[in-house]
Amino acid sequence: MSEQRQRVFSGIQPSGSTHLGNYLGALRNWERLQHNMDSVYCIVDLHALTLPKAPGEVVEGTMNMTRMLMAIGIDPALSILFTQSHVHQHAELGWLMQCVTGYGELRRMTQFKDKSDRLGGVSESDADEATSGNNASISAGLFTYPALQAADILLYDTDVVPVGDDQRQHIELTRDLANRMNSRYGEGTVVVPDHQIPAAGARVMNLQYPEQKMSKSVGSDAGTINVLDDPKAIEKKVRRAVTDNDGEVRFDVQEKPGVSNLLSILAACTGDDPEKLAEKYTQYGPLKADTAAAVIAELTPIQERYRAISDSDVAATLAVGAEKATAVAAPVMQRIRTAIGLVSPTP
Ligand code: AQP
Repeated sequence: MSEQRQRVFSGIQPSGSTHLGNYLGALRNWERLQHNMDSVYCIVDLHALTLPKAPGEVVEGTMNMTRMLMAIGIDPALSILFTQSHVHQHAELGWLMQCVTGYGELRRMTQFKDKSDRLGGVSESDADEATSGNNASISAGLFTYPALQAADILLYDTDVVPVGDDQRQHIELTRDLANRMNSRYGEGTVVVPDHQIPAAGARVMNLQYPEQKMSKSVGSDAGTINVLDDPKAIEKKVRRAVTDNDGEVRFDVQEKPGVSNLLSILAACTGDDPEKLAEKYTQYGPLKADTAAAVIAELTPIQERYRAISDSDVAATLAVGAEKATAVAAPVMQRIRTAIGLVSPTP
C-alpha cells in the first residue's frame, strides 16, 4: 500500500520585488517539493497589508508574484497556487489563533521588533504616542501577524513548511500554538507542522550591508539582487559587493560576512559546499565574477518564462487555486470550529 503523501504549505508576500534570498531560501525548494509532496503555495496578500499600501498596489503585486511563482516552476497542475484573501477561512482562523496566542509571545518576535523599529519603534511610556507618532503608524496587524501566519499553515493540515532561516521563530511559534490547540481542544484538532530550512541559501545577506538579510522592503537596492535584474545589473551589484580589506577568501560568517555571503550564494547556485569553494580562490575578483555568472545562469531562464506568461494565465491560475484551496481549508475549519465548540450555523 502506498503511504499518504505529506502536505507542504508556504507563503510569500506580494510586496516589492522578488529577490535572490526569496528564491534561494524558499521558492526554489517549493518547486522541488511539489514533485513528491502535496503542495499548497499561497500569496499572502493579507499579510502585505500589515505595512501601509496604496490602493492597487496589492493587486499588481499579487499578479506579479503569481507570474513569478509560475516562472520559477510552480505548476498549477502539481500544486495549489492561490491568494490568501480568496479563501475567507484564513481570516476566520486568524482570529481564533489570536485568541490562543499570548501577548508576551508576540512581543518576543524579532521580525516585529525589526519592522516596527524601521517605522520609528514602539513607545510604551508616552500616552500621547497612542494616537500620534510611531505607535499610530505601527499597525496591530503587524504585531499579530504570526497568529495569522499560524492560521495559514494549520488550515491545510500542513506537515512541512519550507522557509528561509528568518522565519524559523514564527514556525516555532506555530508549533507551540498547534500543541496548545490540541491540549486545549483535544488531540487531532490541528496537525503540528515542522519547518524545513535549506542547507544552502537559507539566509542570503544584502551585498552592501552583509550583516542584514536581503529583503524586499529594506536595505539598499545596490545590495539586493532581484530575480528580474538583467545580467549587467547583476554583474555590477556583485562586483560592488562589500567585502573587507584582508584579501583572504575564507568562509567565516562572523569575521568575514561579505565574502561568506558571496561564497554561500555561489554554493547555493552550484550545489557546492561554501568552505570547499573558498579553497579555490585567492582573490576576491574571480570569486565575484564566478558568483555573478552562477546567479545569471540560475535566473535567466526564469526571466524568459516570466515574460511569456500572460495576465489571463495568471488570473485563471488564481481562480482554480482558490477553488482547490477552499476544498481543503473548509473541512479543516469546520473541524476546528467543532473542536472549539462554536455553534454550527446549520441546525
Ligand atoms: N534574505 C533571505 N534569505 C533567505 N530566505 C529569505 N526569505 C526572505 N528573505 C530571505 C524567505 O522568503 C520567503 C518569503 O518571505 P517574505 O514574503 O516575508 O519576504 P521578505 O523578503 O522577507 O520580505 P520583507 O523583507 O519581510 O519585506 P516585505 O514586508 O516588504 O515583504 C520566506 O520563506 C522567507 O524565509
